Amino acid sequence: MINGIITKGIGGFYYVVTEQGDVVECRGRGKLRKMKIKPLVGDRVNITVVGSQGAVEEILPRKNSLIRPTVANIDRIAVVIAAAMPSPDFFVMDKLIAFAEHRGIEVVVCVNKTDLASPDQVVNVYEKAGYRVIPVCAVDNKGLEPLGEIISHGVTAFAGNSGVGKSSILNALGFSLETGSVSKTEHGRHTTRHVELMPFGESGFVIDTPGFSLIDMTELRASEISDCFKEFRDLEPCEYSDCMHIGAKGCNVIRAVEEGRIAPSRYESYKVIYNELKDIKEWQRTDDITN
Ligand SMILES: Nc1nc2c(ncn2[C@@H]2O[C@H](COP(=O)(O)OP(=O)(O)OP(=O)(O)O)[C@@H](O)[C@H]2O)c(=O)[nH]1
Ligand SMILES: [Mg+2]
Ligand SMILES: [Zn+2]
Repeated sequence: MINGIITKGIGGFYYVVTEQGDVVECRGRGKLRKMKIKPLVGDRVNITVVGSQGAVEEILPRKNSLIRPTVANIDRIAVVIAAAMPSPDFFVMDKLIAFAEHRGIEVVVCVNKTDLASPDQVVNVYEKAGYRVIPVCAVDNKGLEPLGEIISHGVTAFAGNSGVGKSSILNALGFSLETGSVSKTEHGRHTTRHVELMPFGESGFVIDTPGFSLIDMTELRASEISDCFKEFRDLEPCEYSDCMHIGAKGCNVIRAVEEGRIAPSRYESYKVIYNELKDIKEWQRTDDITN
């Protein structure tokens, strides 16, 4: 059997890139359907090949899987924000980052459109939180080298609001993806639609996700969110062990915000997500998909 990775799925066919770098068009075996296992883009698989036609025989255990887009085995999320046009949406950023933290997926922050405004504010907020932040300019091809280095290993999904320039950044790195005008995307039309793993660099793959996706926060419990804020985790425990960091005495998160060690926007996002989730009942929560 040959080991490979599913890079796209169209009309019942799966396109598998093998370890040797060949692309094989595969069908899924009936036994997978019987076991109700649907191969996903990103799946590591074992295939057999007869002539030019392959068959997916086995799906190796998934390290994670996401619903929107439906993709498995993400190593890293490149969270993209624009310095301007659209103006930075810190809440969406923080939601995406919290989601990634919850799934144990590495995060790299990318600030695009540095030709339009200074990236400093965004850089400060996320460096303070402990993330690697890379300012880039897709139109002028600036700052892309460190990003290219990071994504040349593992599977990286690009995520962020529509119009921030995810596809443009990938184009600046050598792809030819469709990009949209901000005015078009403002009406809620996403330029990027299908999911595909695109080979990049030595052993990397990238995924261009459409608009703001990837996340369904209802898989999180309110009590789990503070652990999804990296800089909260590093603080000394609060006075009360069940402190939710929303006004209790002896709260070290609130103290850190007051002392400027945590960015106010990060704390605001935390509170909004907490309030959104605190009333969700167990039965309303979505479960992690496993197939
Ligand atoms: N000024 C400036 N404009 C940019 C830059 N990068 C992208 N744009 C423009 O921003 C618009 C949106 O870019 P896209 O790459 O389509 O954005 P996207 O994030 O892929 O959007 P969706 O696919 O809808 O999620 C396009 O008009 C790009 O030309 C940049 O660095 N500077
Ligand atoms: Mg796009
Ligand atoms: Zn607290």
